[in-house]
Amino acid sequence: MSEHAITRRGFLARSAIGAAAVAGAGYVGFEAWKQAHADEPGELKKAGHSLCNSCSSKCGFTAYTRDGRLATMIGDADHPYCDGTLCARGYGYASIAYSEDRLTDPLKKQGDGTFAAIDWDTAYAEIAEKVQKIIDEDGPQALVMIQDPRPSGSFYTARFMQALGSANTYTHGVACNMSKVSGMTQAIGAGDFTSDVENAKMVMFIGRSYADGIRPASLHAMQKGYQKGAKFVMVDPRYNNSMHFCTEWVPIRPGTDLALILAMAHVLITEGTYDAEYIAANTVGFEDWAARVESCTPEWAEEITGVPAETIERLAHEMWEAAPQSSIEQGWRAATGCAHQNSGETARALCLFNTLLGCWGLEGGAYTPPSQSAGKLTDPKFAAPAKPEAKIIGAAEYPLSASSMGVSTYALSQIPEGAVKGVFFYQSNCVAGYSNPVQLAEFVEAAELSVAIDVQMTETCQACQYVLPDTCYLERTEVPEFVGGKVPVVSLRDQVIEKVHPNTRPVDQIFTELAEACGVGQYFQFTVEELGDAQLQTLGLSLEQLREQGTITFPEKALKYAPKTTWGTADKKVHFTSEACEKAGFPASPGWLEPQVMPGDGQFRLIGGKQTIHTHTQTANIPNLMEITKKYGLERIWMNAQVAEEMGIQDGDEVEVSSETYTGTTRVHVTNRIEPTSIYLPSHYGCSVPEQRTAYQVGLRQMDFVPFHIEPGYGGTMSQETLVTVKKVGA
Ligand SMILES: Nc1nc2c(c(=O)[nH]1)N[C@H]1C(S)=C(S)[C@@H](COP(=O)(O)OP(=O)(O)OC[C@H]3O[C@@H](n4cnc5c(=O)[nH]c(N)nc54)[C@H](O)[C@@H]3O)O[C@H]1N2
Ligand SMILES: Nc1nc2c(c(=O)[nH]1)N[C@H]1C(S)=C(S)[C@@H](COP(=O)(O)OP(=O)(O)OC[C@H]3O[C@@H](n4cnc5c(=O)[nH]c(N)nc54)[C@H](O)[C@@H]3O)O[C@H]1N2
Ligand code: SF4
Ligand SMILES: [Mo]
Repeated sequence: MSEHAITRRGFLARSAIGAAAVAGAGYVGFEAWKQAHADEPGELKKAGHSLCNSCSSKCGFTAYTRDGRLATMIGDADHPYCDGTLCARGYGYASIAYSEDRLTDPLKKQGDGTFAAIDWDTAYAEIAEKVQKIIDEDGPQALVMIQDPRPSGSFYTARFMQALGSANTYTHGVACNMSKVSGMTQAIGAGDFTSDVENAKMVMFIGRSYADGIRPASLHAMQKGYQKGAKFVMVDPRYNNSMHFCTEWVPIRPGTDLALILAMAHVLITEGTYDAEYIAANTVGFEDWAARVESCTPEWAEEITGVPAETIERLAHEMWEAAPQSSIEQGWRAATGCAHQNSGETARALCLFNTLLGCWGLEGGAYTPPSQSAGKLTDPKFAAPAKPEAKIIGAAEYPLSASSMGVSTYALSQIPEGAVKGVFFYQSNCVAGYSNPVQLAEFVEAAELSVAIDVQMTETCQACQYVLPDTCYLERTEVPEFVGGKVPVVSLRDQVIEKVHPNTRPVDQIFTELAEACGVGQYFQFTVEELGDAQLQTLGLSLEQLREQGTITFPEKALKYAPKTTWGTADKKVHFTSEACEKAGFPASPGWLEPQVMPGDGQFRLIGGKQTIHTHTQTANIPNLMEITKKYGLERIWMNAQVAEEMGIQDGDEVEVSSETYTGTTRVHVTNRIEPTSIYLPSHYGCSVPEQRTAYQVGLRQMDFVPFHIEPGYGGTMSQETLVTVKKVGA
C-alpha cells in the first residue's frame, strides 16, 4: 500500500463526514450545539419526532425548530438503525424542505414535452378516467405501482392498487437487495439476518461497507467490535472506507465472490472442520453440497477471483477457529444484492457457509432480528380490499424472486408488449436507477397512463405524463413504522414543520383522493392519524403516546441468544438443496456460476458503490452535499495505479469511458485502492434533469453504462454486468 493510499484512507474517516456517524469520534453533542447556536434569532422549540427520509433506514430523530424552520435534529438512542446518531446525509437532506427546486404544483406533460401546472381536481379526474379505461379494456392487472418502501407509502400504494384489483405493487428491490433476499429465502427461509458484529471474533464482509453504505447502528457495532479486537476482513475490489475498522483487505475481481465462498466451504468440508452436529439436526441436503464443492479447491478459486489460494485457505481456517463467533455478513446491494448473474446463488452459498460455522443464533455469530407488528384491525372502517387473485407480474418469469418486492423492470418491459398499460411511481426514481435509463424511459413513455409522485423533478417524472407534488417528510405525519432489531421498536414520522408550498399534498391525502376519483374511496374512510392510533391500540399503545415518546421499545421481544433451530422454510430446516432452484435451472445446491461478462484485454468491469454523503439519485441536488463532492472531486472514477501508468493516464486526467450502451467523459482518480480489473464509478451522479440545478450533469451515471437485462431466476437488475474501456481524452 503506498503512502498515497493511506492518506486517502485517512480522509473520510477523520473528516466530519466519516465522524458524523461514528459515536465519540468528533460528534458534537446537543448541549454543545445549543451553546454554539445560542445567538441565533427565534426560540429553539422541540417540534416533535420524525424519521429521516434520506435513505431506507428511516432513522428516528427529534426535530427542533426556530420560528417554524427546522433548526436541528437529534438521533434516537433507542432506534435500532440510528443508535443515537444520524449520518451526514440525514442532516444534509433535511434542507430538501427549503429547496428552490421543489415541485410545487401538479404538472401535466404537453404535446411539446414540456410540463404545465394543472389543478389537483383536473389531475385526479384525468388520471381516474384513464385508470377506468385501462381496467375496462385490459383489467386491473394492466396497472403497475413502483414505490420505495416507507411507512405511509407502502400502506397507501398497496391498498390503492389492491382496491383497483391489481396485485402489481413493486418496491425498489430489483435494484437493491432482491437477489440477496431471494437467495437467502431458498436457503434459510428468511431474507435477512444480522451478523453480531459487535460481539464477534471474526466477520468477513463481502461487498458491504458499513462506513460508506451507512446505517449508523451498523457502523457503531463495527467500531465497537474492532475496539474489542475482532478480526474484520473486507472482501472488496476497492479498499473502501470501512477499512478504518478492518484487519485485512482481500481485493477480489467483481462478480467472483461465489467462487471464494465455495472454495472456503471446500476447505472446511474436506478437512472435516464444520459443525456436524448442528448440520445433522437442523439441515437437509448437506451431502449434495459437500459433493458439489469437492472440486472447488482454493487453487481453482484463485484463477477466478485473483485471491491467492493460501489466502483463501487461511481465511477458511481462521473463520473456523473463531466459530461460532464468526460469520460472513449478509451484504446488501453489491455482491449479493442485484449486481451479477450469480448474485442470488452467492447469497444462497453465503448462508450455507455460515451454517458450516454453526453460528446461527449465538452471541458473536449471526441472528435473525426479532420484530413486532401491529395486530389485526377490527373496526370495519379499516377493512382492506380483497386480495387480488392474480400473481404479481414477473413472478412466473422469475420464480425465485421475492414477491414482496417484485420484478418491476420486467413489468415495465411489458408496456410495449401491451400487457401493462398504466404505471404509477411513488417516491421512486426508477428510470435513473433500476436499469438502463434510456430503455426504462422508453417503456414508461409508451404507457397509456404514467404518473410520478415526487418532491423534485426527476428522470422518472420527465418520462411521465402527470407529476404530483408530495409534501416533504418533515411536513407530514405517517403510519407508524415497526422496526426489527436486538430490541424491536415502533417509531413515528410526525409532522414537524408547516408545509412550505401550500399546493403540495401528503401521500395519504393524495391516495385517498385518487381512490375517491377512481371510485374506490370506500377503502380510505379514515385519516392517517386514525389509522396509526388504531394500529397502536392493538398493542395497548396510542398515537398520543408514540407522539410523546417518538420511539417505543418492545423489551419483552428482545433477542435472546440461543442456537437457532427453527427456520422459515416449509420444514423449518436450513436447505443446502432447493427444489425451486433446480426447477429454475440452477443446481440443487449452489455451485459455480460465471458472471455474464468477464473482461478481456483492455476491458474493465464497471462497479458502483455508495459514498458517505449521498443517497442513490436523491441527494445530488442538495447544495451542501454537492459542495463536498466538488471540494474532494468525489464524482471521479477510480482506476488502479499500475494499470493507469501502463496506459499513460495520470491522476486528474479527463478520460472517456465507453460501454456497449454509453460513452461519457469524466476525471479519473488514480489509486492503489482498487484491484486492476475494476473501474469504480460512484453511484450518485450523472443527473440529466435540468430542473435539478445543483446536480445537473455532474459526473457520470452508472446505469447508463449497463444494458437492460434481468438476472435469470432471481430478477435482479445485474447492475454490474457490463464491461467498459477507458481512454485519455485527446489520446
Ligand atoms: N451513504 C449511503 N449509505 C447508504 C445508501 C446510500 O445510498 N448512500 N443506501 C442504503 C441502501 S438502500 C443500501 S442497499 C445500502 C447498500 O450498501 P452496500 O451494499 O454496502 O453498498 P455498495 O456501496 O453498493 O457496495 C459495497 C461495496 O461493494 C463493493 N463491490 C462492488 N462490486 C463488488 C463485487 O462484485 N464483489 C465484492 N466483494 N464487492 C463489490 C463496492 O466497491 C463497495 O465498496 O446502503 C445503505 N446506506
Ligand atoms: N444511479 C443509482 N441507481 C441506484 C442506486 C444508486 O446509488 N445510484 N442505488 C440502488 C439502491 S441500493 C436502491 S435501494 C434504489 C433506490 O431507488 P429509489 O427508491 O428510486 O431511490 P432514489 O433514486 O433515491 O429516488 C428516490 C426518489 O424519491 C423522491 N423523494 C424523496 N423524498 C420524497 C418524498 O417525501 N415523497 C415523494 N413522493 N418522493 C420523495 C426523490 O426525489 C427521488 O426521486 O436505487 C438503486 N439504483
Ligand atoms: S442512515 Fe443516514 S440517511 Fe439513512 S435514514 Fe439514517 S440518518 Fe438518514
Ligand atoms: Mo438499497
